[in-house]
Amino acid sequence: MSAYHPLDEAEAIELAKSLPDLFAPDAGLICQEIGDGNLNLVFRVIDPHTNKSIIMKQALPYAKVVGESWPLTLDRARIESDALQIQASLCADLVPKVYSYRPELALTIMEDLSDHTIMRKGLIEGNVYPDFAEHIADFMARTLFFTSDLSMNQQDKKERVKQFINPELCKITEDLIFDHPFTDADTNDFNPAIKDAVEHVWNDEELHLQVAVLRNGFLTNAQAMLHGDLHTGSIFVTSASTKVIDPEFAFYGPMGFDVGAVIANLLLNYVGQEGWIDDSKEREDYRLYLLQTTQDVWNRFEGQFRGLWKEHLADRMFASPGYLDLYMQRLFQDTIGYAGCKMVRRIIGLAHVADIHTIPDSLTKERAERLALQIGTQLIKHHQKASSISEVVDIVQQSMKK
Ligand code: SR1
Ligand code: MG
Repeated sequence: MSAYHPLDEAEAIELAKSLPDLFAPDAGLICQEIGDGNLNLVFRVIDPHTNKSIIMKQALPYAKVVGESWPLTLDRARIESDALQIQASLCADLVPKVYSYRPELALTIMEDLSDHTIMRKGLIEGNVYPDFAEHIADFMARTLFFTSDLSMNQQDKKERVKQFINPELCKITEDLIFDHPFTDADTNDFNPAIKDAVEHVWNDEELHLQVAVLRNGFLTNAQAMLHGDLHTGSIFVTSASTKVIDPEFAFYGPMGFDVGAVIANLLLNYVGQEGWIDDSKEREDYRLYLLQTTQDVWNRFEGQFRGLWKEHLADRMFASPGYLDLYMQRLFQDTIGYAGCKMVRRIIGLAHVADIHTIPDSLTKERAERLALQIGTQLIKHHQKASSISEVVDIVQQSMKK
């Protein structure tokens, strides 16, 4: 089983049995392929007698969402495994445990988090996660700060940049987030009912100028090792636990790209709630919870990041009075801009989010899509002027009135 080939369920069981210290050699294991993401195979292997289970994630040599016509490097499995290892060294409780990595099969074998819920699904169901903001702020502050020039030996950091060169996955982001949604590209996939709003995005030169600024930041600012795809489908939650999965898009990029991803996905769920909660008072309360969480994510992230700076900053010049405030201001502005791009791409681009895309009523869905474009484009246009998270709340609330 050594040369690369996509596994089937029987082979996944054989491989699971061969792993040391996980299953008894005679265990009657059951396996199911449960992957519902855009790129990979995901096998869940369980021993029904002990209920012990594992996840085996295998990269395919193409993007599953499109098919074999879109080849994609298997090196992303190495990137993911390396990123998981670094993240575990910085915040072990916030990532899945990795049991084994098999480079020849582009396969990572890890902790099964089936006792958690994918956060996107949990938010669509209207659940509340009281510790989420604290946990995700902790994850982002630690993984971003401790992989950056702020704390690392700056020669070692350059080696890390090399380790996380991830051109094919970055190209997906460069195209699907920072280019195609803003032009009439073949990969786009949007609701024909909102064509007028989409054409507005395609023709808005003020918007394109700001997207160019953000795209340049993504291409050139090797600030920290990012997760690179930190949406609510990459986060498992319970009311007391948060686990970040799937860092195959990891690379050295601008910190605000990760923070913006979390904020964008909270706001996309906010926008979609008309499709999920019928009772208007209940919906209003849930939306307030989402806006409060959005603010908490930024505020806690900022608080933790500033704390790490004060305790662990390793660069003398960066300690110059005023530089921390300037750094945080730029990081916040990036966050707002990237959040906006991530909202727009989920409405016009190739990959959608269930929070909006699966809303059963077509008029409600259309309203949500228009609202997401309204908020997303405002965030992009405002980002270089942004100074407080309350401005995001204002943009959302103003957009609701239109
Ligand atoms: C072809 S991959 C489409 C999207 O799925 C991933 O989760 C990333 O967000 C990517 O842009
Ligand atoms: Mg993913």
